[in-house]
Amino acid sequence: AKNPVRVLVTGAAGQIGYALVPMIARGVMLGPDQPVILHMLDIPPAAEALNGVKMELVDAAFPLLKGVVATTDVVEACTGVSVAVMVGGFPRKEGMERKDVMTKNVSIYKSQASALEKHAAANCKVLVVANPANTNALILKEYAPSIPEKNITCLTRLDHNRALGQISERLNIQVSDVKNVIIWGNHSSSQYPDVNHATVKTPSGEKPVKELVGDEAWLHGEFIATVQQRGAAIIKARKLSSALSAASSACDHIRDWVLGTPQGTWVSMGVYSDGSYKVPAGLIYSFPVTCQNGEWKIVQGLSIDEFSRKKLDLTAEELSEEKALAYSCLS
Ligand code: NAX
Repeated sequence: AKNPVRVLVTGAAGQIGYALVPMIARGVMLGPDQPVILHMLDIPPAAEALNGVKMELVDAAFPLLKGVVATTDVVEACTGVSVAVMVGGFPRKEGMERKDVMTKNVSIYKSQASALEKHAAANCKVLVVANPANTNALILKEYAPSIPEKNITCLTRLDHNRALGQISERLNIQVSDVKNVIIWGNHSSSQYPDVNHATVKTPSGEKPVKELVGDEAWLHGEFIATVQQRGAAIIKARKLSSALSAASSACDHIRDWVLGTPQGTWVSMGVYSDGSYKVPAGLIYSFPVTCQNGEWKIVQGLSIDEFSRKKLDLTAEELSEEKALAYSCLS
């Protein structure tokens, strides 16, 4: 039998946490034969609720779940973890300035970075979910210099999956027959969902999404806007932000990273830019990646047309501004 893997979920008493921890305990993230020990962190006001989640995990009697640590102590939470899913953060409240939210999150990610650096397992893989996800991940990277930068990522898989979902609805086909959409850039409404290289499995082989949709105006207009604004549409409908889809996508992100992407398929991950596709180096930016042996690699050589170029640059600009704002909040 495999040794259990310790998985940290911060903000575990929140909405996404509540959807995510049972998925992890069922093997959705690391596979059906991989035992896990869950480490759940939240802040003192949520300690009682966190304990309630722990009670439910015990009650669910998950065979793969070998232990649960529920704590408000960041060192205890980070100790020995091989996967860290950072869902906890300070939400933007009505009337708050962007800078004030950034200041709060910068200080959270700074201290959690140090705890991970000192106490997590060597080669711990980190996924930042909490917004602003790309920039929180960048702060975490800055303050955990001994964690390899390739181990620090942010979640854009939800946006990727939303794009797959929209194409499948439009063409009235199975979502599992659509692949290789790309989310470029920031997990924000400036992201660029790109279907120029996406394909659909049909009885007569793989066909380009562009050809099957056959409506460039829709692909350049409504499709992009729907994916960009999907988070807001969920809030409007549910009066709460996306939770089950975010949790499921976080599992997809880690699963593919650890266990690999299928041959011929790529996924979107927010990763530390090396300057590929003329995206400024030093941003956490969402790229198409393939994964093998626990490592991601940016897919190279895709053609970028003029329409796409502008969109890639626009979202990069927003991330550069966020980065500058984050640095101005460091003190
Ligand atoms: P909730 O407010 O339900 O939960 C957040 C939890 O984090 C709370 O229990 C809170 O007490 C805790 N927390 C706050 N500060 C903490 C700290 N310093 N250490 C540990 N825990 C802390 O929010 P939820 O709906 O679960 O969303 C969580 C985050 O995910 C938000 O930042 C949200 O914006 C972000 N999202 C990111 C998505 C993505 O695709 N990257 C999509 C979904 C989601 O909107």
